[in-house]
Amino acid sequence: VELENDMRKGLDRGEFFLEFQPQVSLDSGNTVGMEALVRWNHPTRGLLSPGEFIPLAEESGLIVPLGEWVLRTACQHNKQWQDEGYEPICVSVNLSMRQFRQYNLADRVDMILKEVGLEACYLELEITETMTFDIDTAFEQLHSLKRLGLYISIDDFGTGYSSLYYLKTLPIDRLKIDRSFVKEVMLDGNDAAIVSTITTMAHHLKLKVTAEGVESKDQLEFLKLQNCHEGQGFLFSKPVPAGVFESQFLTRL
Ligand code: G
Ligand code: G
Ligand code: MN
Ligand code: NA
Repeated sequence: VELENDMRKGLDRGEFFLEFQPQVSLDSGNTVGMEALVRWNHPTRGLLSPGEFIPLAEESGLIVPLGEWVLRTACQHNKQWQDEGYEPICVSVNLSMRQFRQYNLADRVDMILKEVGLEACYLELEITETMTFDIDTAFEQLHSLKRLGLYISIDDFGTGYSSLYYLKTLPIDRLKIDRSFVKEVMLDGNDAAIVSTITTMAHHLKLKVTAEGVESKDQLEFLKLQNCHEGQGFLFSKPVPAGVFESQFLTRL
């Protein structure tokens, strides 16, 4: 409850900020996207990672205003970089279950895009398999979002309990292979088989595929052989503050 009150105040006081992690094309090695990840600079507890406050924000409902702050701020950074003359790339923002269940989510997202002046094609929203459980609701919600012109990815793919039925039913653009499968892909034949199969399936379904948690050159080479489109992970960079992202990963037009 204390942390919950702190969170409310922290939002007003500007204690939250975003870091960005590059998403790299495995063909060209270019940064073609970035994932926005929230951090909290707590006045007494210091720097908190999302694992330490997102679950609480979910429980209390504060995730809705916090999530909107993340979305708006991520879009603002992206728009500002475009205005400064950098080559446009897409920003990915994580949605939580509560946000995904908001009946007016698509309207809220549309409002934020217009307010910020960012074209929808430069925004990707990440959901998890768990959120597709009620497939009819997910269908409606995702179609409303897709009508805006943005992209949808499935985060942590392979770790949720869900059927493949949603992959053929829902308007999804990308699978992000969970980093638990990538971690030992050079050591564990089962992991290699899973990564290879997900990638092949994504190609057949005409979905983009991103490998998460890429940490080594060997993993990168394996993923390239599988024709995986993009990678994200410490091999390329850990998540970094906006200023660092700008100077290290954006390129002038
Ligand atoms: O940044 P880090 O790697 O510690 O992120 C840990 C987890 O927190 C990840 O699973 C990520 O999806 C989640 N996360 C990070 N930022 C956000 C956010 O803005 N909203 C939601 N819902 N989850 C986030
Ligand atoms: O769940 P989600 O994928 O949205 O969150 C990304 C999380 O993964 C962040 O907490 C980020 O710090 C972490 N992460 C990103 N790249 C790597 C990596 O290469 N290895 C590990 N172990 N974690 C990573
Ligand atoms: Mn994510
Ligand atoms: Na993930």
